[in-house]
Amino acid sequence: MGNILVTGFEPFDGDSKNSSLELIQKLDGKKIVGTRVMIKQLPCVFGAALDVLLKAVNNVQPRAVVCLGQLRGSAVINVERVALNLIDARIPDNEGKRPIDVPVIEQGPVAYWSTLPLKAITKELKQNGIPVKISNTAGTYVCNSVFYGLMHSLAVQQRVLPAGFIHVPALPEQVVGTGQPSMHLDMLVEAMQIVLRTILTLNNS
Ligand code: PCA
Repeated sequence: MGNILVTGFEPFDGDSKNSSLELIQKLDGKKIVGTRVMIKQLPCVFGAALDVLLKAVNNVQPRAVVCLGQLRGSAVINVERVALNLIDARIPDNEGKRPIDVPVIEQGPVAYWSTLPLKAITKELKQNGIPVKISNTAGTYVCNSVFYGLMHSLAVQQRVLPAGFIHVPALPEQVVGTGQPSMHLDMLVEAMQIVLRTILTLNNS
């Protein structure tokens, strides 16, 4: 049985939870289209996050890689289209580092496209009543740096597999009293099962 690697981030910016981490814990070990979901928690630390991810890709030898992160303030699932070779941290990471205006990879290309089937994913989610959009920036913080580093690593190894990044809203309990939007964990789990099924079904044919 093949594997699909799904990652989420530890809490950051003083939060006690990260919706992406809560979400992957619900997906761990599930079988989708004859493929086992393997999960990995990433530290919210520049450099270390990418190291942990690339080691996991090496160990798991997945058919596809989907990295998840939390996007506070968003009401919808954001399927990221593009990874930029830029770090411009708005806040320090979990080790207190705050790089400004530096590349993720020196001499790397400006950007990489996601190789996930973006349009098929958004269509399937919409058909199931789940709010979603394609996002044209994954930001300039740790999530984008991991996304860029993953795509760069696959490109230089000439490994062709579906890989990309999806930002998910915060959970209702994280936004109490803030007026910010959120999405229930049940809906996030349903959404990700649809996303993974879509990726694996297209990848099978
Ligand atoms: N979101 C942050 C980093 C970790 C996470 O879950 C981001 O969007 O960069």
